[in-house]
Amino acid sequence: MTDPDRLGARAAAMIEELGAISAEPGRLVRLYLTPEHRRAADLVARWMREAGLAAGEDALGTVRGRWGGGRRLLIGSHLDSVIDAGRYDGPLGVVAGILAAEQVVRSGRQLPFGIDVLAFGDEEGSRFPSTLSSSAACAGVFDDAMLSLADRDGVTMAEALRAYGKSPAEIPAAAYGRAEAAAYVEVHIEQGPVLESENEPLGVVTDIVGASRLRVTVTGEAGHAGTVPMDLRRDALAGAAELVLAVERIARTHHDDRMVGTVGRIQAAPGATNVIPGRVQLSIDLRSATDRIRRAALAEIKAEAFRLVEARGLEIELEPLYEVATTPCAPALQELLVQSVSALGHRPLRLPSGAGHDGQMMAKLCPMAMLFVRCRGGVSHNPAECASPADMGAAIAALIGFIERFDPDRL
Ligand code: HGY
Ligand code: MN
Ligand code: MN
Repeated sequence: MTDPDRLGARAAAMIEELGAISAEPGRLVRLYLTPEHRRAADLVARWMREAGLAAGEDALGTVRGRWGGGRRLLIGSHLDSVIDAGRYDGPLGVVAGILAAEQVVRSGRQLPFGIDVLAFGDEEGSRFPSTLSSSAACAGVFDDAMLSLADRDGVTMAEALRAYGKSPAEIPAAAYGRAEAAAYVEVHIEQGPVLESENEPLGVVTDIVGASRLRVTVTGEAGHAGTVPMDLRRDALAGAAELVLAVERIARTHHDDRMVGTVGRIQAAPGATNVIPGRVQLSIDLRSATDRIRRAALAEIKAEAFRLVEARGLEIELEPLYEVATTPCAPALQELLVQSVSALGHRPLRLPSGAGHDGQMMAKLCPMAMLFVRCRGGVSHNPAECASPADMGAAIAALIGFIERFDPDRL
């Protein structure tokens, strides 16, 4: 018998334990292929074994908990975090998968499919300028160019994988076969305000927004802050600042397509109070519901960037790091989630995801679905991020209901 309150209490305790694994004492930072990733992966593997799953790891460090044979229902999310993160973004989906699978294993039911619970290591892209790399490997679409991407210390992903005990040569073996993977489902906090505003704990995701990420380098000329007249400067940071405002302005003009544009990181060199910045590196993250509109807005941003650097006598390099298309969730799987949520007595709201998720990569392998869980104030990527044990219990109960309704032959 499914007991949502008991499942929610267990999930809360597991998320607290996982949330304490951080590279820094005062805030949550858990990056891909670090000692903290190793500790989190070992803890998750232990939970998987205690739940009756066979736990192992693939060549990208994804922890895989396996039960049963035949075609696979894949249930997953990620263990890595942003900087100064909340505890629920990622871990909720891993913990929900383990607890739901445990209930199936303990029930002794024979199902016409097996279950793999997946704990991905690189969803956020907080260490390397990649993102969704570990789910890409599971989906068989890993881009080997990611291996040469370096972190802020100059360590490449390939070097970090070897230090973590993995061999890049085995990455192709991490891919599921298309015949093997029947479907992928992910439980995740909404990271937005809709469910709270509708006073509902759960939501069925319709699609995951498309996104472009770029690294931009603006180059000017370092100089003495006291002696170079304003009209003779080639100030890279002033130029970058104009670009930041252009990103904001252009994103706002496409508000009706749910467009959002963010410069989340900016670094000015040499970084001294009395030196005119000669070089600036910044990130651009652009998302919108419609790929065509996002790409057109990106072209606008690039045109504006070239115009402003020309006017200021600067140089610019715009390096595309990542692009993913807006990804629809499989209607048949959405329907199973709707039935499961309704069976618990909740209104089965449907909503799009403005956040990116591993499901966008897994959708390249098999039908994909996501179940959102209400989070307080819609706050995420922030230590105040929080989902209640009751809502988490409802989500796990809905996931169990999904598993009980799932039939790989009727997709
Ligand atoms: O950036 C995102 O949308 C996700 O949290 N990685
Ligand atoms: Mn996430
Ligand atoms: Mn996130």
